[in-house]
Formats: sequence, C-alpha cells, structure tokens
Amino acid sequence: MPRALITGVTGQDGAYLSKLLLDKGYEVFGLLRRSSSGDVIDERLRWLGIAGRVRMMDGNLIDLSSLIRILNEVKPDEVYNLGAQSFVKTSWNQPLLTGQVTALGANNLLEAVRLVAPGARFYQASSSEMYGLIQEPVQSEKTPFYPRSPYAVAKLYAHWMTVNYRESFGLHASGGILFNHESPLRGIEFVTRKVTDGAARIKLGLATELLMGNMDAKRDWGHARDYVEAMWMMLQQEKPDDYVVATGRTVTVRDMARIAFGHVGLDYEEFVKADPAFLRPAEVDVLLGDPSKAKAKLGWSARTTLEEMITEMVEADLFRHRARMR
Ligand code: NDP
Ligand code: GDR
Repeated sequence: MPRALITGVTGQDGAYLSKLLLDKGYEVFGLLRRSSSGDVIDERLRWLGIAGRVRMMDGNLIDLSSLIRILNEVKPDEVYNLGAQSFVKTSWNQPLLTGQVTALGANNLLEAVRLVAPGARFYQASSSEMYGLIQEPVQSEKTPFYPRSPYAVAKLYAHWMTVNYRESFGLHASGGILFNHESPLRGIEFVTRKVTDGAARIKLGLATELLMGNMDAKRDWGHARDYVEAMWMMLQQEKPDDYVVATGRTVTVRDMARIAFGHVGLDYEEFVKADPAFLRPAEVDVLLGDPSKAKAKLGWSARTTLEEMITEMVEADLFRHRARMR
C-alpha cells in the first residue's frame, strides 16, 4: 500500500486529494496543526465521506522538528505540500507570517524530505499568482513571473526552492503551477464561494445584498476535484518537472456572479454592491493559463466547466443554509 503525507489536509485541496488517494488504495497521512476548534477540523473530509480515514499527525510547517519526526514515522512514498497561508488579501496584513508558512514552510519540508526521506516524491502547490503583473497574454511554464502580493512572493520562493532541491540534490520534486480552482469546499472568503453563498442566502431571504471588490478581475477557474488529479499524475512521472494546470478560459468576476445568481433566477446587478474594503493594494487583473504541457505529458485536462462548477457550488450552499434553517 503506497503511503502519502499531505500538508494542508484540512483545506479544500487536501480534502479532494485525500479522497483521490484513498480511492486509489493509498494510506493517507495528514499534517494537522493544533487548533482550539478541534470539532470542525474534519468538516471537509466529512463532506466527501472520508472522515476518520486520514491519519492525522500533529505538526506545523513552521516547526522543522515536527516535520522531521513525522517523516521518520510515516516514511511516505509521496509528499504533497498544500499547506499555506493561502488567502492573497490577508498576505498584506500578515506578510511575515505568510513568508514563514508559505515560503519557509515549504523550505522546511523540502529540507526534512532531503534529510529523512530523500526517496519520497514531492509536490509543491505553486500558483498562477506568481505571474502577477502578466508578461504574456497566455501564461505557460516559460512565462516570466512578476508577483504582486506578499503571498505571490512567498509562493515564488517556494517554487524556486523546489526547482533548486530537484537540481541540487536530485529530489523527485515537482511544482504544479495551478490556476484558481474552486468547489463547494472552497473557503468562504474566496470570491467564487463568497458569491455562491451570497446568491444562496439572498435567494432564501437570509440576506439582501452582497458587498464585493473588483468585479472586473479575470480568472481562469477550474474545479478542485479535477486539479488534484494533475497533482497525483505529476508524481507518477519518471522525471520531476513543473506544469501549468488550467482550463484555458478566463472570465470576469462579474460574469461568474451572473452565472451564480442566474442559477437561482436572480439578477446579480440588483444585489451586488461595491465596497472598497474588498479592493487590494495591488491587483492581478487577468490570468489565463496554457495547459498544453500537462495535456501532452500527463494526459490531463480539465473536465468540469465553469457553469457546471458554479451550479454545483450554489446548490451546495442552498443545501447548507436550508439544513441550518430546519
Ligand atoms: P486552503 O486555504 O483551503 O488550505 C490551506 C491549508 O494549509 C489548510 O489545511 C491549513 O490548515 C494549512 N495551513 C495553514 N498554515 C499552516 C501551517 N503553519 N502549518 C501547516 N498547515 C498549515 O487552500 P487550498 O486547499 O485552496 O490550496 C491548497 C494549496 O494550493 C495552498 O498552498 C494554496 O496556496 C495553493 N494554491 C491554491 C489554488 C486554488 O485556487 N485553490 C491555486 C494555486 C495554488 P488550517 O485548516 O489549520 O488552517
Ligand atoms: P485569488 O482568489 O486572489 O485569485 O487567489 P480570490 O478568490 O480571493 O480573488 C479572485 C479575484 O476576485 C477579486 N474580488 C474579490 N475577491 C475576494 N476574495 N472577495 C471579494 O469580495 C472580491 N471582489 C472581487 C479579487 O480582487 C481577485 O482579483 C486564489 C487563492 O486560492 C490563492 O491561494 C491561489 O494561489 C490563487 O487563487 C491562484
């Protein structure tokens, strides 16, 4: 039975990846940072019907000693580094913490793998945010980076350290440059989930408006369930490498909101109000990925359309709110 260790196991991708690996017959271990809200930590795993099937290991990405101990104990074949302070807007408010977790945390894990489990295959959750102020209209593995937030700068450090450990120490370390991916398990602070939850609440009479930031930003949005497959595929390759994972289609936040509200028969323009509190000190205006390398080398392509995904998310939020109202 292959063994996998996932950091960020309580997050959106950690849940979908755990499900994928369990379905493939893996023994799955998750790095769990201690929280006072212990009763809700496996909420996402429960949603996917896999609560209790991931073995939780007490540790933290910023505590190298915990990573060494866990790797010694787990002896994983594959390590997926999904743990991060992942909310871009918060990274301006907590730039140092973002650097410690998202940048140095990845370095801690690479170092622990090098020292304790050098044969393990390593996946780094790199991000399209690294392109930032874009240098080319369609971004591929060859497009230069220009990060625009403390989060993106931290991810870029982690990305290059992954490349560096591969080239310096021969680690089987790959970087997945994933464009935005969403699902019913997306954190409520991210724009798609905020909109699908808002549309559901307004439809059910639980809210009357939705306050939003920049509606003109464009993103290449896919489904997390599809994207975790690409992570796994990267680690099955003989050689480690970096891959863009995207749909190849970009739409505005406005268009995404139109789809979400439209699904419940509402016009978003009647309910969405601008609030400067949700604007960012520096914006990434548009992202559009070129997934042709992932398609050619991994045989991966996105399966779920934006419309299908947003519909699934709105339905999930309606379900949650109706359950609470009962
Ligand atoms: P989430 O924000 O849903 O999950 C982040 C995870 O990181 C949580 O499990 C969180 O734990 C954990 N974490 C935070 N700080 C620490 C720490 N100090 N030590 C250990 N774990 C920690 O992110 P996603 O699932 O959406 O994304 C997964 C990864 O992929 C992230 O690294 C993200 O930056 C990256 N990424 C995401 C994209 C997307 O569109 N979703 C696109 C490109 C990259 P806790 O529950 O305790 O907070
Ligand atoms: P992003 O995701 O910053 O791309 O990072 P987010 O959903 O937060 O923002 C996307 C775009 O929507 C605009 N926007 C708003 N965003 C939020 N959160 N709330 C609002 O009210 C709002 N109004 C407009 C933003 O300005 C932005 O342009 C995500 C994270 O998952 C990262 O961890 C990951 O690396 C990247 O995707 C790829």
